[in-house]
Amino acid sequence: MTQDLFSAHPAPSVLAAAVVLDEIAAVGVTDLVCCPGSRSAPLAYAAAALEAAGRIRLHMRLDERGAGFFALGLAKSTGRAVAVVVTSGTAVANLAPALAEARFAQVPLVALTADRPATLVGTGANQTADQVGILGALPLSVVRLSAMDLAPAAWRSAIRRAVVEAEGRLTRRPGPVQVNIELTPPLVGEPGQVPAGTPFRVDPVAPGRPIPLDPGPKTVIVAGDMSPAAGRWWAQAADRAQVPLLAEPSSNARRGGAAIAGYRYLLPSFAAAIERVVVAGHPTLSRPVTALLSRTDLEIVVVDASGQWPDPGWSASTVAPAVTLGVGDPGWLAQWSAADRRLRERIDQLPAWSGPGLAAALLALLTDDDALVLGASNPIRDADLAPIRTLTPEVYSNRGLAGIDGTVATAWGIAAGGSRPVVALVGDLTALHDISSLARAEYRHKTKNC
Ligand SMILES: Cc1ncc(C[n+]2csc(CCOP(=O)(O)OP(=O)(O)O)c2C)c(N)n1
Repeated sequence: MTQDLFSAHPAPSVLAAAVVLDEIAAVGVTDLVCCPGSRSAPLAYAAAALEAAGRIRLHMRLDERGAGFFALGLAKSTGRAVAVVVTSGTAVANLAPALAEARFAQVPLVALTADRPATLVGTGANQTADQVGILGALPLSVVRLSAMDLAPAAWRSAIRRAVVEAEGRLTRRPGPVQVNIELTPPLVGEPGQVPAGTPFRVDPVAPGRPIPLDPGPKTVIVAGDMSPAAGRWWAQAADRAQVPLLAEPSSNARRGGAAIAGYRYLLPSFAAAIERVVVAGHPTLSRPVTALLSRTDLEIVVVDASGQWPDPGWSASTVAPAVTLGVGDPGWLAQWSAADRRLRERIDQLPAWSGPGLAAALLALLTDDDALVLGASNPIRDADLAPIRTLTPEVYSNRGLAGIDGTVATAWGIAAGGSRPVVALVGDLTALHDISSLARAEYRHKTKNC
């Protein structure tokens, strides 16, 4: 859909700027400081339109260094994030002093830095530097977006993250954030119809006060990679609330009465009935879950307190540091459980020496007293089909970036840090990649003798 929007659009950068500033106002920014420039022209025009509509106060300043400090003062007096628009090149670097002050005084600033397309960096093109990193360690984070991505939802998502992080709405640590926007000519024109954003809120809770979720909507919990303690909490919460729990193995929530073993094969047939998804941890394993988390016709509640909440489909509608779940319709869980039992009969027909067969056999041998390290490629997906068991080991997998490197050493480290026996289930390439880590004990012995 976005593709059609853009292939027909005469000035994607003008539209991107209009969407970005529409979202800036939508998330509650009231003041925008703008410095003149040509690459930033789409943002300047969009800011002028927003001011004309009475949605922001626009402050024009010539010198970016002063503009940064002016924005700092505004943010200090209003207590809200203030946006500063600058053009590409040295203009960005001129924000450094104000961002330094904002970082250490914890003042919310959003630096909207206009940039040239990444393909021009390093070619000697005019006014083109690598702007990601140019402000060093000063911003809390650098959010990157590109007009050429043709994705209004991505642009809105970037602004939401930037403002939430700058204001410390989840972390309670405000500060400066840089949003670097790659823009390509034409830089002036008509934005036309600006596609509307989806609803979005961040619950401003007091620390330790979870948001109660209305038990009404047909809800599923998606649990991705997280610690054993957090996973156990989610399994119990889902069980109490009778909410189907779609839990990846390294969520450590794949246990209890609400866990649905074959969820990734059942999701397509339940997709139309689902009304709300609660996301915990960092889910990455399967395409049906990614598709679910990309839907905009659902309420998607992401439970995360870090400011870096997972939202690869740009569709989170609520972000909250903690939630409580009311008891839902037990019939809803019963439907999932019945479908899961029927699916089990088919999964169990897979050969014992298949990946899922081996993973299930291994899990059947392990108890709460064991720890299991799963290779980040097929082994974790195989374990994701295993039956739900009462006794389950602590499960670990390097799913942060899903590398197959260092898995043997990771397992060693888990064994060294805990008291449980550790079993690792990895593929042959994963084992070979890190086979030298098996020499660890030998190496220590040798250095002792040196
Ligand atoms: C460091 C790193 N290099 C390359 C990859 C790409 N990659 C993903 S899966 C895979 C093959 C893994 O094979 P194996 O360990 O035998 O496991 P399985 O085939 O059972 O998934 C590779 C090379 C990766 N994820 N991480």
